[in-house]
Amino acid sequence: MTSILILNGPNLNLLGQREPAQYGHATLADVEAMCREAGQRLGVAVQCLQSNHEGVLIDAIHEAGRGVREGRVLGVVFNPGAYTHTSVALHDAIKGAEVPVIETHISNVHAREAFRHHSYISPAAAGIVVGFGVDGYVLAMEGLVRKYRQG
Ligand code: CA2
Repeated sequence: MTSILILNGPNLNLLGQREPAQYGHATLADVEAMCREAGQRLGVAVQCLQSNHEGVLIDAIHEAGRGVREGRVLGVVFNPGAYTHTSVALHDAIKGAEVPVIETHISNVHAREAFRHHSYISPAAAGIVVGFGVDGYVLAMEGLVRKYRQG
């Protein structure tokens, strides 16, 4: 069974604890449980990782790229948090690893501050899901399966 990596970046470990108006009440554990449940329905295994460290996220993308080449991994649902707006290194990692990444944001970043309107990740992403709350993670998983699963 191929797997999808649910990758969350900085501060997303705080989900459900603060700023509910922006990000809702679900915790990261709730989101990961929702993704595992969706994985069962979609017939894919689900791996979850959250890190506040750019290098850890880069390593996870490289490892997912190896998984894609070996047929073990379908792709990555990635919420890069604030690194979305700053990280050339994550852009390069996604390009270099040649892994399908669905960039996912809980909030509609385009309806927020101007500094959130630019993404270094989008030009390297296979698709983008924005503004559907935490349901966006499941929508991104469905998108990956529809676009990349063979057979
Ligand atoms: O809307 C999204 O998913 C974001 O990726 C969330 C990032 C933000 O920097 C992006 O512009 C948009 C922030 C993640 C921090 O999440 C928190 C959750 C609860 C309390 C504090 C931060």
